[in-house]
Amino acid sequence: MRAAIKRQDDLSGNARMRAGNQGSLSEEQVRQYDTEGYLVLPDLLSEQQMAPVRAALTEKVDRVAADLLAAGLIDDPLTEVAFPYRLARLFEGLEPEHFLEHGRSWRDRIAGYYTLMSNPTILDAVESLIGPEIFSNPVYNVRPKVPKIAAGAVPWHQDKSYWPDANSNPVITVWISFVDATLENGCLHVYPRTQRQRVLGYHQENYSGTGFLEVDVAELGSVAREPVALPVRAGTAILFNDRLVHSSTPNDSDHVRWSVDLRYQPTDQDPMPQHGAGFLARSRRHPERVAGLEDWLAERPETAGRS
Ligand SMILES: O=C(O)CCC(=O)C(=O)O
Repeated sequence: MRAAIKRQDDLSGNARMRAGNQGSLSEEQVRQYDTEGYLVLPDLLSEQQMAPVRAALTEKVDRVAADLLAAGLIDDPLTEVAFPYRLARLFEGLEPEHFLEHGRSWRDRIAGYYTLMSNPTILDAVESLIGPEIFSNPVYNVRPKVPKIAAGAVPWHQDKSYWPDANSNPVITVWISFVDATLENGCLHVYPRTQRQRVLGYHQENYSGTGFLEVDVAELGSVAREPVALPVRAGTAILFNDRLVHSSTPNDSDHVRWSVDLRYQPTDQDPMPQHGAGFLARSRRHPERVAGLEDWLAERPETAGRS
């Protein structure tokens, strides 16, 4: 059942933005998102929908292997090694700084990523939360969490700390796993309901080489519930509010924990150009302006030649 639009209990005024939406979430799912600050959508993407993304990731791994080869750091690009293992094997025996340079988090423009960001199944779910005028925020990360590298684990943080001055609310993260995410390979963990708190103080950590922003969870005080681990199958999406405190643990497995985190917001919010070029992903008011692949590759937020 599709979620009804009229809801009285919205803390952030989102009901207004949901007006006119034809999203795919049930009322119960919308309530779960609003109350807990996150929502797990098991098996949201089919194998067919994941295929272009896995192809894009493979293309990127080919480029990384070529760079490592050119730098004399490896002598075999390991093209025969299966997708979940190849990048892990490429970095085996290299130093953490090589991973930081080549493998940490990618924001390239490869067609398969656009296919993912503009995937109607994802946009239908997001529409239930913010309505049909959807802007794809410039902050997206393709994350290969390689085993045994400190930079893979992400400390407790709120995404909002990365854009404290942006006038954008809500920003919704859609985190999608492209292998099964497990306790062993470093799945996501969340503190439910922390999206309702003020934005917490944060600092830049100095132990992983990434400078991730980190909050002090002691500041959550007694209102905080126990954190929850979210192991999920490949193709599952976890949607969460940009104030929800979350983290991910180290990868102690023998393969890469592949995930992509995307972000969406209503079109009338700060597009955060200081973080790059986002794009108009869906609009019922101006469907002719929605950015196509060519626009996205050229970093145009809307389609060319139209007003
Ligand atoms: O994928 C991870 O390990 C962490 C993701 C995250 O922190 C985020 O999407 O904001």
